[in-house]
This record gives sequence, C-alpha cells and structure tokens, in this order.
Amino acid sequence: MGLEKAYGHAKERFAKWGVDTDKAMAAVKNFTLSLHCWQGDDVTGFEDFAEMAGGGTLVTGGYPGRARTPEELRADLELVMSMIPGKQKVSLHAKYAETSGKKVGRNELQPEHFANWVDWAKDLGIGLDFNPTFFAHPMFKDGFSIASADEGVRRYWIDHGKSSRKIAEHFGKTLGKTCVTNFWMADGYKDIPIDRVAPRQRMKDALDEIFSEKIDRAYNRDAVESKLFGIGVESYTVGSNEFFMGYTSQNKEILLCMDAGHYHPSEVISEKISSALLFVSEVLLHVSRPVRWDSDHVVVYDDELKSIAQEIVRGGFADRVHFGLDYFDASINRVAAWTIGARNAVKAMLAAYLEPVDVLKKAENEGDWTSRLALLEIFKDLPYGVVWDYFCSLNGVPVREEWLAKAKDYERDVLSKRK
Ligand code: RNT
Ligand code: ZN
Repeated sequence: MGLEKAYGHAKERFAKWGVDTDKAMAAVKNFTLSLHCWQGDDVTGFEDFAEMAGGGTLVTGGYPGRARTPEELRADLELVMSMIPGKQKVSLHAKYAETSGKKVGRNELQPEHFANWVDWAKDLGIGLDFNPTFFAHPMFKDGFSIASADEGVRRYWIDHGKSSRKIAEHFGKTLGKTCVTNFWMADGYKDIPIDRVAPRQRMKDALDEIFSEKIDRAYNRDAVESKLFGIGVESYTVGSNEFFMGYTSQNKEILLCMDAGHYHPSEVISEKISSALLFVSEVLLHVSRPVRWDSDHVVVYDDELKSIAQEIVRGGFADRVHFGLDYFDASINRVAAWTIGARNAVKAMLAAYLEPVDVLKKAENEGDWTSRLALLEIFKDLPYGVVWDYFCSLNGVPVREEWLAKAKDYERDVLSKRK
C-alpha cells in the first residue's frame, strides 16, 4: 500500500478518537530540537590543549571518523540536519571556539571567536544555543571551577561565565532566535566532604555575579543544570538537584536544566517537569539515556522518551520547555548516533501530539480509572508509525531506513577517510 493511502487509513483511525493528524504534524513542524554539537567529536572541541570530555564525564569507544576540525563538524551536522524533520538549533560549547591559532583564555572569549559558526547558522537559517565550558581545562583545579576556594580560579571561571553570556547575546541578536545558555559545573568531591555548604555558598555568589548583567530575554536565556554525581566526583556535587531547584525558584528568569542521566537511577525527568514548571519559569531538557549510570547513551525510542514528550504536550508546556539532546557515543558511526537520537526525539513529540489526550483525561476526571488504563493500552496500537513516515516524506527527509543508507554512504566517502 502506498504511503498516501496508508496515511488516509491512519488519519481515520486517529479521527475516531478525536485526534486530527494534520494538526499534530503542523505542531511538530514548529517544534525546535536543540542538537548538541559534541556528539560529532567526542566532546573534544578545538582548543590547543583539547582535552577529552573530563569533569566527571567519560566518552567511550574508538569508532573511526571523529570530526577533527570545525569544517568537518559543520559538514557532519549539515548531513544530520538534512535527515531530521522539523526545526533545529545547534548547541555549541565554548570549547568549540575558533581562535585562528591564537591562545585565547576561556575568560576572554568573544563573539568574534564564533564568527564562522554564526555565519554558518545564518546561512542555514537556524539558531544557536550556548554552553560555557567549565571542565576539561587546566584552570579546572582539583575538581572545582566557580565554587573553588581559590579566589583566582573562581575569578577566571566567573569571567568565563560573563563572557559566555555576551557571546550568547550576540548569537540571539544576530540570528534573530533566542539563545539558551546552559551552565553546568562539575564542581565536587570524590570523597566525603566535611563542609558541604561553603562550596555551595561560593557557587551561589558566583552565579549571582555572572547573572547580574541584564540581557534581553529575546536574545539570551540562561539555564543551570544539576547533577547527582560524576566519575571522580562520586560523593558530592555542589550543583545538586535541590541547589538548582532552589536557585531557579528564587531567580525566576533563570531556566532549570534537567538532564535525564543526572538523578538516582529509578528517577525519571518526565515525572519532574510538571512540578518544576509550577515553580520555575522555563525548563531546558537534556535528553539523554542513562544505562545504569549517567552513561550518555544514544537516545532510543523507549518509554521514558515517550513520557517526556507526553508530559510536554499533555501539560501544554511546549512554549516553556526547551528540548535539547545530550549524549556522546564514540562506539558507532557518530552521524548515525546523532540521527538515531534526533529522529527519535521528533518522533516522540509527534506521537505525543497524536495521543487522544482528551479521551484519557475524560476517563480520569470521571473516576473511570479502568477505562483510563484500558485505553492507554489500546492507544499503544494506533498507527503512529504511518503518520511518522508520512510526516518525514512531507518534510523532504528520508523515510524509515532511507537515512541509514545515506549515513553509510557518507561514512564510506567522508568519515572513513579521516585518519
Ligand atoms: C554532563 C552534563 C553536561 C555535558 C555537556 C557536554 O554530565 O550532562 O550537560 O554533557 O555540557
Ligand atoms: Zn547534560
């Protein structure tokens, strides 16, 4: 059966439950996915001393074809974006600056060091998000950046935070799309601390200083990302969940960033969105896949991904949630890793818009929890996949497995030649 005809049938199946598939597709066409640049080069970046991830994170795998230059990374990203329906932004880390061979401290980075990225984004008509890089650097001393007890270390990183916001403002102004700037600091201790409060007080003061300069929210919005633990930082992370829930409820202009891998293993961020949004203005999601720990596996189409998307749609939160990806797998083709996770994210959003929410809400509100559960299960068999295929085809991106052949061709012609 042709796709058009199959879509016609699917449309009827959904219509029976009050869902308009065309409307759902229109909603997802407007959904913006923030693509993390760091999947393409194993979080290395382009600084002279380019250290691998660091700061409590770990990239594993030695698959050939890592992007080694900004040009390679941009070319890889272009291929990936040509295989994803909907809108995208690209999220950059400060360590992806291009300083033309000059040594520029992170505390002195300027918009000009991202000129190539901005020109590229302008040509593609996409926005850029930003992340100051507080790890993988010689000034990240003894596991501390802005929460360091050493005044000089602290100053260096506070200045990095400030300069990052100016870069982000420039992105927003030049590209006409709000930049979301995410602050993640790995600061913490491997072993049991005695004083848990002093580093937190220092981090709070440092952030207050960094955020003290007012920047138009149309250009930039700042987010802060909490974490439970990291490798070598097992006992204590300064920027914990409570720390940043507190910080963002008190400072309403700051977004709370929730990373799927940053909580206890049985906790899920889909459960947290509705609570957070009662107390904070907006949320940034780092959608990742923790396997036993914060492993940053490629996002697959699992229950948690579907639940995250459902929470956004059911709660009517689409305009208060920024959806970013955050994972890095060096054990498979990196372009494929990006594409798999990104397509899954968009597909989950489409499925969420296709869910017969009104029918389910009605059952719940009437206290008919038998029907609520029965229908939830019945709705799992609705033809989401057909609408997804049709949506891909309408948007001129590969349908089903077509993208894999493209990725394999690119691997043969481009990636495998990178030695
Ligand atoms: C690390 C955080 C952080 C990084 C990126 C590279 O645990 O999740 O978001 O993954 O900034
Ligand atoms: Zn993250």
